Amino acid sequence: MYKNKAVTQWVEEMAKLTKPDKIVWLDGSDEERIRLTQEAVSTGEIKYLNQEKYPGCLFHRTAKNDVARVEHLTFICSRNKEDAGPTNNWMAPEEAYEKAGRIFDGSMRGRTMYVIPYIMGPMGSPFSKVGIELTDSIYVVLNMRIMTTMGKAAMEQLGDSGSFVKGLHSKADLNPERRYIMHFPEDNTIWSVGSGYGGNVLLGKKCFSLRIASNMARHEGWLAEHMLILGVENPQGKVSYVAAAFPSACGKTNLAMLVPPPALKGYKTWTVGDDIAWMRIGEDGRLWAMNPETGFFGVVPGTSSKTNPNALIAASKNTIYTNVLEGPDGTIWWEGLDQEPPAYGIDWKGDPWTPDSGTVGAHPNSRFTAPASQCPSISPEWRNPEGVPITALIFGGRRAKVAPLVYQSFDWQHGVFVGATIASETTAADTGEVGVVRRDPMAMLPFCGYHMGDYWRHWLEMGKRIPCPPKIFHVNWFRTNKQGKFLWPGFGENLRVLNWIISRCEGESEAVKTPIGYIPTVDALNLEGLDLPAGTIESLLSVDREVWKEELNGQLPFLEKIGDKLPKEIMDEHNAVLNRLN
Ligand code: OXD
Ligand code: MN
Repeated sequence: MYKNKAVTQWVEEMAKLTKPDKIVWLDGSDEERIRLTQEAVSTGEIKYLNQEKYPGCLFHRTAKNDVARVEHLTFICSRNKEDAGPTNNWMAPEEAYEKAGRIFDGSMRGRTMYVIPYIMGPMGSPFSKVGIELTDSIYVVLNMRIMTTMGKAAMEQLGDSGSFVKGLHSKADLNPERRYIMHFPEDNTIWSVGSGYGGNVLLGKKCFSLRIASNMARHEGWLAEHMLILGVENPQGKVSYVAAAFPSACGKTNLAMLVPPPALKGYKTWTVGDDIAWMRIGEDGRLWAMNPETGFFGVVPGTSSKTNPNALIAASKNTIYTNVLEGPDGTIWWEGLDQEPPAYGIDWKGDPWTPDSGTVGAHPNSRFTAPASQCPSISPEWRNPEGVPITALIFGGRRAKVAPLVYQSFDWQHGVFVGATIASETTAADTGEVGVVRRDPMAMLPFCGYHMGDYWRHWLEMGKRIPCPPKIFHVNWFRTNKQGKFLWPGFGENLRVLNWIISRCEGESEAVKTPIGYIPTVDALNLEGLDLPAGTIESLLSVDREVWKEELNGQLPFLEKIGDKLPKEIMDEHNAVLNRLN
């Protein structure tokens, strides 16, 4: 159907391996969406939700053992083991092609292979990139329609170029013993087999836009980051953009869709992206960020009109819900929703459920796939082919005691150290122990497609090349008091912190210098209309020297793990903080 030779040849080769009954080249039309939806509904792969209550919405349940990303089955298959580094699983490319190839062999027999050409980034932008995903899953096709610009437009953008990311996906038999997510950075190739869960199979997202793109970015001189992008408009109408990286489950989607509190009159916020930022140096010397995706693949539980009303509206129509509780009459429910649970339903495992079952109805990692265009706060600039200029980069994590509400790094190099050492404490929603510190540099631990030491080196080099670099900050919404209660109200009130950050970048607000960075003076944060108990803001902004010395100590095993490629500058910054604390 399409005339690109490189594409046709590769599709033929992959079809020879997977042996589908049929190959369908997708054009991205509405007629195609309706036809495929009906087909998936007829086989039970997908259900229509109640179309009056949830127009255009669909429901899908994955296999019980296939509900999340699988870091232990995710591999970077670079030619040299050294290039994958100590934080990634590595497999030699020949071995990986051979191992996965055996599972792919004949895996599409009796099935259709769908060819999905897609663009990451706005059509026509010089910064966008094209990928092609081959899959035997209609669920994947329908999700990719929401998350990317797909079909004819992508083939037009590709023209006769052979420069596209090759993604092969097959559900195969959904056996976790025969499941692999393989990345071949030198071949711009992704092979994903044995899973049907979004993060493993929507190959444009984590696999391409982070793991493969971080490799491209390193060679081409830009940054592919696990960051939300948000615009803050002040009452005078000036919009400043920030990009922020937090480990998974620290509220990136909530911050990306923040609703200003009533006390901050005249402020507006604009969502550009909630998960991924591709950032380049613009002609004006600033760093410009673009969201390569067109949809949100967000965690459902905990989403309510209080925590994220914009997400609820974005996901109120034309959305795919995965692994939530199925209620009566085509309704759905999840833990944390405003409404009471239905009297009975079918849980994410497919078992009968009532509120007394003593188990959750929706899987903690159940998801909505919603078109970004439906988000009430979507920025008018979100499809700007140039992206948006970034004023501040923000790192963060979930820390009960260590990090203050906000601090500013002294300069780019110190900021890279701050990003490289971010960490988050596990919550009850994670498996295992609560409060365990997990180091997650730049929130990229599971997503950096090459050696972490080289990645930090790349960040340091970028700082030298950006004539007007953004300032770098750290935030922590999760500090607790002695009783374990959160000190900061979070959600919309986080705008107060963003405002301090932005005015610091404009040289307009007050800060005190501490050993770890600049911290707002108590008066510099606008707390009008916030009834914080006496002493709270002081606690939120305090830096406990002993706790920080322990924190620096805790960083050492992770920094040592990076080995010979650990940039000296990172250790210098570590030692500098220690000296200032002493
Ligand atoms: C995600 C994640 O799904 O970071 O976005 O895990
Ligand atoms: Mn993410």
